[in-house]
Amino acid sequence: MATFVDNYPDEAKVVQASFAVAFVALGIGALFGLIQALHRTNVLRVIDSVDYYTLLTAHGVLLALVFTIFFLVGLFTWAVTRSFDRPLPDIRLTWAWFGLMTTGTVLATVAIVAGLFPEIPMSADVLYTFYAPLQAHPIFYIGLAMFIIGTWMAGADWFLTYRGWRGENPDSRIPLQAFMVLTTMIMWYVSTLGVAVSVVFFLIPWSLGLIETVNPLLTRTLFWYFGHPVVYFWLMPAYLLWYTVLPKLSGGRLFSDPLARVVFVLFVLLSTPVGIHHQYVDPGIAEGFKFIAMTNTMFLLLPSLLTAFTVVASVEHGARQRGGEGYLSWLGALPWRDPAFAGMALAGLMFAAGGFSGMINAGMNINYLVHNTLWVPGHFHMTVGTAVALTMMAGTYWLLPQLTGKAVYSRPIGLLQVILWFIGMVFMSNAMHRAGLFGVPRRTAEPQYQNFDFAAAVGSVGEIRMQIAFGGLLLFLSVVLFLFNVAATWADDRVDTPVDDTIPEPLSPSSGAPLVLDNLALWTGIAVLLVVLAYTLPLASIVNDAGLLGSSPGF
Ligand code: HAS
Ligand code: HEM
Ligand code: CU
Repeated sequence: MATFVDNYPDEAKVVQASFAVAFVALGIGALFGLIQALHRTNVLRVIDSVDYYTLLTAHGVLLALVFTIFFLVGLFTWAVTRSFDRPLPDIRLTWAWFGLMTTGTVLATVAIVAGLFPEIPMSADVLYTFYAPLQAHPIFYIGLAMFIIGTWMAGADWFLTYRGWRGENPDSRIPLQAFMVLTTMIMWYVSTLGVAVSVVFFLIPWSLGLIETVNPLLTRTLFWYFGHPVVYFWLMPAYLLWYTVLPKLSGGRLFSDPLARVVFVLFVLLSTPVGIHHQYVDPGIAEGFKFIAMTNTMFLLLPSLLTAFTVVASVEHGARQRGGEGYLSWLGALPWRDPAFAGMALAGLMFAAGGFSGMINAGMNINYLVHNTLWVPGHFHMTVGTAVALTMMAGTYWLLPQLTGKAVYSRPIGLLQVILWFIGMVFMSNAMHRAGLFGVPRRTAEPQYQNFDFAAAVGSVGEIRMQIAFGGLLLFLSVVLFLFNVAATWADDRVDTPVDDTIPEPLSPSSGAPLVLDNLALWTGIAVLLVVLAYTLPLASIVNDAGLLGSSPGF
């Protein structure tokens, strides 16, 4: 049976190169995560507390931006190529965006890590949210800009493939995976505009000394204009796998293709006009605008709730095909020994919990309780740190054989790895949520709370700290096993096992989807309109209050 690498050897190389960069970032980021977890719980201190922010910045950038997005560009390249069943228009363009993204990543990482060496006059301890008044070395922002331009070029590459395909198939429905890629990229183009303006017009000139001051609230608002949609940019690759691969792994088919299209369209429309829900406590933005952001956020729950319904229904259908019965006992009929299935299903399960903590964040009044506490890292280690990261690792076990022509080195190690991740995250995230409710702040190396003490064990902050440290250790071990398994697969020189990489038609196929769903220009237009409505007045009032260039020097 011919597989992806036989049909598209050039594209398979790009996908693997993107995964390789993603996995290097995952390894370094996870090491820093472990150091942080042990440091701030006072279990083991191998760094000086002043270096905490350097590591925290590197952890956030390498995991949340580099690992996730490099995996995304690899996965999307695979999805576009296989679902249109044609090569990319010009592989040199493909390597060009890969090269630009990689160079940008290296520059930004060097600028951050240089902060550990006082003799080098360069640092970027600005955290992965990098808004003013924290100021980084220009190389950091320039690296970020290159990285983002690289993703724009990648999107252009996939849209060009679409154009080529459309020319030959004027009347066909856009294949589902390609539809998911194209809608995600529309969202990305709309939302990266905010961060591009912030970096190019304010942060780069400011860090170069061309302008003296900036308006911090303006750069914050432009950041969060991008900072919320970016979480769906991380999530959409996971959704692509949950919709198109997970049902097949479960032994069945996707429940509904049209419903999947509706979900992705809703993300195009609603992902961006909600960013202000990260700024509920920012002075200088009127309550009314915050209320609008909250309302939009609550509407934005809909596509994820639809996903929970569709994906679970598809998985259940698969289980019944395998002989599963009963209200819940069908769960036992699922292929739990398959690391790709088990990892994605556990990731989905944890996303249900992470989604609920997101709903709590989104309520303006409850947000005041949890904002800037460890509750928030608890929330996002379940969402980006598990729903996304674990799905990507699990997906790798299914994708690698198609990309290399070789079986995964060890499926038992794979299974152990995904289970370890889930257990580690149950400990770490749950404890972080609880710590947040006690008021323990995020982003600090020195929370002054009690250490672990057997006398006051259960329910104490000391106990919570132990759970964070223990969970962090399991997570780190899980990453080590994952990287070992992938590296061993790559290093192995067997050529074997034809793989079954087909994806069956959904139960309710694309032919039933209303044509308007494929009208990408229409959805782009409405998305832009909603953004204009949600952001014009807040931005105008921010500029009106403190001026375009504000009065803040860098810190
Ligand atoms: Fe969030 C803060 C609200 C989703 C990431 N979020 C963050 C930050 C990050 C982040 C990184 O409103 C911190 C930023 C910083 O550093 O300051 N978030 C939400 C809401 C959602 C949400 C309403 N977040 C995400 C996702 C993320 C992510 C997704 C990354 C990928 N978040 C907030 C708010 C804040 C925030 C406030 C600011 C907090 C503050 O004060 O700073 C929603 O999109 C969630 C919807 C999800 C659901 C769950 C559906 C369940 C599904 C499971 C299906 C099951 C399967 C299993 C597949 C409703 C789909 C099948 C298997 C079987 C065996 C059956
Ligand atoms: C922050 C640990 C994996 C994304 C943190 C913090 C800890 C931690 C303890 C909180 C630091 C603080 O607020 O003081 C770990 C461990 C991991 C891991 C032990 C596994 C080995 C991940 C993954 C992602 C991720 C896979 C995303 C894909 C983040 C982000 C922050 C963070 C975005 C916030 C950085 C900031 O506040 O600027 N991590 N993490 N982490 N982590 Fe992780
Ligand atoms: Cu958000």
